[in-house]
Amino acid sequence: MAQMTAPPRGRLSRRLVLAGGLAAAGGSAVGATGALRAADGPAKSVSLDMCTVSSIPDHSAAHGAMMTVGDVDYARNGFDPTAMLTDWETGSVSTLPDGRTLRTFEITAEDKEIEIAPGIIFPAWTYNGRVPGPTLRATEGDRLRIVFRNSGSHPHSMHFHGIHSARMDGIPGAGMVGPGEEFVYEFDARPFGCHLYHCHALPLKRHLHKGMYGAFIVDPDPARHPEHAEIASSRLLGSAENQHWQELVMVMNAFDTNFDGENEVYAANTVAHCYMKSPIRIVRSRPVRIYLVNVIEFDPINSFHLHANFFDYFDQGTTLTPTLKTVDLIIQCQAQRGILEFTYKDHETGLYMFHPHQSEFTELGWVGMFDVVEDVA
Ligand SMILES: [Cu+2]
Repeated sequence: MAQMTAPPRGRLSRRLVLAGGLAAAGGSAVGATGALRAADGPAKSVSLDMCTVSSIPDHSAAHGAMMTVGDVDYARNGFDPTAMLTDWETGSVSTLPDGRTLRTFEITAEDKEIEIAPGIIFPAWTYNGRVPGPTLRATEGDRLRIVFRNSGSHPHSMHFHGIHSARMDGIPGAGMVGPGEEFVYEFDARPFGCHLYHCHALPLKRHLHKGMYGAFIVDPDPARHPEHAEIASSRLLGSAENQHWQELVMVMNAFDTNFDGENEVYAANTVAHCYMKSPIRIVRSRPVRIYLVNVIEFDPINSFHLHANFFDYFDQGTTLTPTLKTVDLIIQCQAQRGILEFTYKDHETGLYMFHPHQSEFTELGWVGMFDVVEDVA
């Protein structure tokens, strides 16, 4: 909170937004929140009331906590970042005449205001009312049918990072869906890996940063990978090998709350500091696998750093052997993603931090804790 000089009128600095969160304790964030709520468009004049953060009595305490004050109303949002970590949408499953599995997903785009930090409301565009959208999960070789309806106010699409025909690409002229319309995307689930989908309407960066993205995970089919069948099985959702793992999905995102082309709030799975306030429980003896996706706009690079430990990394998840071994930090550019694998089995129990090594992102919300616990019966 050292930077409390007034910014140019009409422009809200990123530091001051964090200050707004911290200032909530003093009740001075209300004016700022009101301004942010109305900011769906060109940046408007923003109240400088937040500068009263300097009146927080215990200045050093504010520095030490480095967290938002207050709670986000998850019930009102309709999604909870802790539940999102393991919320796999596997669709409705049926069998095609040729014996293959058909997975059908139903996705609806809708405009929705969401709370991304205590008192900070963002006018999002969503898939199925949540940001990130549902984590779609399939098995290599499945036939996928995605019924996409647009109940939003703007044209949207679903562009999948995967292998498919031009007609199914979700770009203008191929699967772009106007308000009130519907389109069915259909293609095979391949290659296996940790992918993503997002809207590809123009202007692209606006549709992306408004919240139109989600993880798209294709599990390897062990029968197709006899040389690494056991590893492939461990990634096949629901298999005995897979159930030993603790799998989590984290979509690293950020929000430009005043539409100045920069982000003010950063997170994994949308809510600033959510995994600081609710650490992610890890059973010590079980290995951990994170499906990590970076969808931030405006900042070219994001990263993930694990404290007190190292991990193996599978860039884009398309291999069964690591592309990086024994690292404690990886970087991801926009739309890059990958799989992290690690274990705390030889560590003492306790809280272990993770965050990007862009310190500014950490200060503005993207940081969390693993709570490593003894085995539970
Ligand atoms: Cu869109």
